[in-house]
Amino acid sequence: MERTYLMVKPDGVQRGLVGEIISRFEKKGLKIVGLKMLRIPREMAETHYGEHKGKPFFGPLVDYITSSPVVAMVLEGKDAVSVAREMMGATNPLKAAPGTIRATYGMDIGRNIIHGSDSPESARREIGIFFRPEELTDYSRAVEGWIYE
Ligand code: DAT
Ligand code: MG
Repeated sequence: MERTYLMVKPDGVQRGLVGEIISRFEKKGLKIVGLKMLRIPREMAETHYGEHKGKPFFGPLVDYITSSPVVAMVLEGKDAVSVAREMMGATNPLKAAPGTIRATYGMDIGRNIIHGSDSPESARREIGIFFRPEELTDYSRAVEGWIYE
């Protein structure tokens, strides 16, 4: 099973979408193995978004992501990274496929509600930034056999 890092960004928290968003992933069958709220320190935000350093939107992106609390989570499941990315939709909410989280709730690329790792390698890196190993829980769900054959 694969793990991915997701977070409801400050706009998602402020707009009261946390429950709605977590609920979508739960109903899909992804398993929550880590969950917390935090206000991201600036340095942590710069590390997390390190690949975008130097781009014109980097400053505003770090300002936004540190401006108010986020809800961080680790979800586990078969192909969890790509499944979650599909459910999120494209980076620009106006280009995201109908029904996806970003298409349903977002209007602007700089306020796109949710973050999700883009590869298993990024997932490992990002989980390591936001969670200590002991904050992730190993457990099995009674419903497992009704989600996977
Ligand atoms: P994603 O969040 O879909 O993985 P990304 O990693 O390319 O997208 O960029 C990280 C975030 O930076 C993205 O969620 C929103 C912001 N961003 C990306 N490209 C942008 C752009 N051209 N203008 C403004 N913000 C942008
Ligand atoms: Mg990305």
